[in-house]
Amino acid sequence: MRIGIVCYPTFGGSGVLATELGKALADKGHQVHFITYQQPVRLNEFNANIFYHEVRVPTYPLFDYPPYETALASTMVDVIINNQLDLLHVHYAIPHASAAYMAKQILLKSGKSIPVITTLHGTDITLVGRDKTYAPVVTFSINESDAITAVSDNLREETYKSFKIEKEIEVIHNFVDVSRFSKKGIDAFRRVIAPNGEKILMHASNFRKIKRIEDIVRIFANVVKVVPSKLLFVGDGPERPMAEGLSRELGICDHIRFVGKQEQMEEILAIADLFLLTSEYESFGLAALEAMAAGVPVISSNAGGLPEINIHGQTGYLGAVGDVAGMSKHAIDLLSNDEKLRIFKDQAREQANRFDIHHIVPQYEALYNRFLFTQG
Ligand code: GMT
Repeated sequence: MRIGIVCYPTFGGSGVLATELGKALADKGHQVHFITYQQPVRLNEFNANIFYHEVRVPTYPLFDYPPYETALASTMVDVIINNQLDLLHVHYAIPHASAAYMAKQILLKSGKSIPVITTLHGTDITLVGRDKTYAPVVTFSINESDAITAVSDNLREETYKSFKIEKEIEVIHNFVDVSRFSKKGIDAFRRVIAPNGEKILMHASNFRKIKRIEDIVRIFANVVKVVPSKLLFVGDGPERPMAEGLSRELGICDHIRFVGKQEQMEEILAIADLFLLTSEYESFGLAALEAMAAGVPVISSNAGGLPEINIHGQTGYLGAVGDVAGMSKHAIDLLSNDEKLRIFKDQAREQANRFDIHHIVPQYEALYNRFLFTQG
């Protein structure tokens, strides 16, 4: 199959998932064409089946806001025609689904019908998409997609609640390549972070408000009082200065390291003992799944789709959003009991296996096949 994938090229979960999907499809012999404004961060290896088409957005003095969506739709048309694509799979509705609709209409004029599959990822529905500035276009373009998928049961329900969707939304959960995350931690790296054998807690995200970074700092402040430990913050974003300020104020900054945006998450997760994800909302929580694949238990909020992956009392613990005391208690309990921690690590890895790439990618292929078949 010749598949076009449209996504955000950044460290965000939707871009990571779309890139990993494209790489997996290419490994299975499909020809995959990424259409984005920048090389996706996880597209870091050569594969003869992968093509990358950059969307250029020429500027002009008249444009206070260069029309990215128009440039994207035109690039889609060009790539579809010149590479005889069989279908277009867009990740994150805004503005990818509406640009795909435009490209589809343009191609229909010349007799080419291209199936469009839209995968909803989270904030395109629960935050940005709901905004009335975008909602009519989001609703229309989702409904015009040939197939709609959501990354969790929760996101499917949220989408039906927020928009008038006339079609079936299929759930295809996010996935992880468990084998890639099954690494042994590098001792030298562990010693740099935790020179006296302290436990290592970790959080990775885009540091937006929705992640409730303050809760993470406060949980760690409670943990470090009882358990010798270190906290590793991976990623970057608007809440980082607040987190740095708060950790200084609480007198724990010597125990916290901010390592910025990182591509080799498997190396970093391999030295962690506990992953924290306290978000106000997560449609799925791909970062938590990657942690589990590395055998790292997760203490998370019970928001959105997180209970679909993190099993309370088994792979970690769930707490109500903002329940810093409860999450701290669970973290201390787990980190103070090495045998229990070992069992939770095994159970986390076992749970991640349910979302392994080998189970989930065939679900996308089956979906693609269905649409190719109906298009004749
Ligand atoms: O987490 C983010 O803020 C980034 C965002 C994105 O769109 O890149 O992540 C969303 O999609 C991920 C992949 O499907 C999910 O794992 C995240 O839970 C989801 N984020 C939210 O719902 C806030």
